[in-house]
Amino acid sequence: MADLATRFGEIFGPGEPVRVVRGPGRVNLIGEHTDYNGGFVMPMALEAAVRLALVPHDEPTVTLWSEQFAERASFQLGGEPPADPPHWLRYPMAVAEVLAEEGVALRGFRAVLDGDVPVGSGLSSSAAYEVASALAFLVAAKVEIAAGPAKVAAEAHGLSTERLAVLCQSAEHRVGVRCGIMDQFISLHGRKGHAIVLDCRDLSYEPVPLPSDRAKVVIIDSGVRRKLTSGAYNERRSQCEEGAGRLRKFDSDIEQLRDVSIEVFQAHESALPQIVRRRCRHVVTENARVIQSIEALGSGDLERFGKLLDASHDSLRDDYEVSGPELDLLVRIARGTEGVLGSRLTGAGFGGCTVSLVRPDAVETLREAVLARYQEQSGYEPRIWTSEAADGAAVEV
Ligand code: NG1
Repeated sequence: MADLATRFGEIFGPGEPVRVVRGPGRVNLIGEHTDYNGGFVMPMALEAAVRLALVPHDEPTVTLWSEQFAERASFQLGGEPPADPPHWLRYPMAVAEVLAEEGVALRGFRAVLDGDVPVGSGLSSSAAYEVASALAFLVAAKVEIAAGPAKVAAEAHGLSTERLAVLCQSAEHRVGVRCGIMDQFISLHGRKGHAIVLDCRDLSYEPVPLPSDRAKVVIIDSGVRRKLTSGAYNERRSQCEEGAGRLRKFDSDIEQLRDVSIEVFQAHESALPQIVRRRCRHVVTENARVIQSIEALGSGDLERFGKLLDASHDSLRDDYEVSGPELDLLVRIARGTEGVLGSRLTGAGFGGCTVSLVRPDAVETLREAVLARYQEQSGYEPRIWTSEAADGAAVEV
């Protein structure tokens, strides 16, 4: 990524000091489609991030230049929304709305927006963008906020980073996807060298060290961009809610699928319509896999953790039906490579990326296997990279 502060000068002209904020993308190691069921997830923040370089001003206007789209667009704070804003402008507009409703006194700014989190690939570019936008508003409103973790900027406005994650999640809901809390939360709370286990019901969380000397996290982009996702995603969410509602008849304490153990599910699954039963089976078993993964990582048993990743993919493919031929092919290639401990799709599915846990000396072998077979068999060009777990969002400058 170019030096954004310099880009600001090139786009808007030199002058006042430029502030830079950063919201990282994430990869979810395990716990897929459990967040909106009140369950557990285990994501890590990525080195890839969305950044905004901004200079606040006194007019109630936000003007953004997007490096990706080479396009400029503006909106008024508290005013009529622009008639037909570009899709990318809707995120900061929604963030401004939720922050204003929370009582944050907003101030306008001009900013250059850039990012290296691939869009539509299950690495949460939208959450990274919401979080970076929220930090931009917090910094613009109180320019004296020092560089440092998001916590400082949030607390300067009487907010916690937990609350900020919830606000960014509701911004995402306004743009169209009824997502869970995972992405915004990890973007704000990531910890270098660690994954985070998050209880999506009460937002308590625990950093889990990742032994990067013994296994690398390899992300492979299938090149398949997600289409029609919000419909299919929201449909899965409704099916889960229906399942929890039906199971509540057997136990009034069941609020969400998070409250259903594998035993209770097995005892009553015949009361569920076939598709709802499969969706629920995924969520109930996936939640259990996150708990087992904490134990496996805690005892250094990476083989077991890898097997749990494999089981997660199979469940997402067969019961949740959010995989596809290309993701399945990537997973098969990875599993056929010596030194790969486990591999699964990551994020919502329907295209996007896989995540694999790989012995350090096998990363290159996996890269070669994917380059040799994937494009020829799928017609899509893969992108392969490793990322260490990074720190969460911050005011950089
Ligand atoms: P991605 O793949 O980043 O869109 C989505 C949801 C998450 C979670 C996962 C599935 C959004 C922004 N996020 O992630 O909340 O439900 O799917 O585990 O839609």
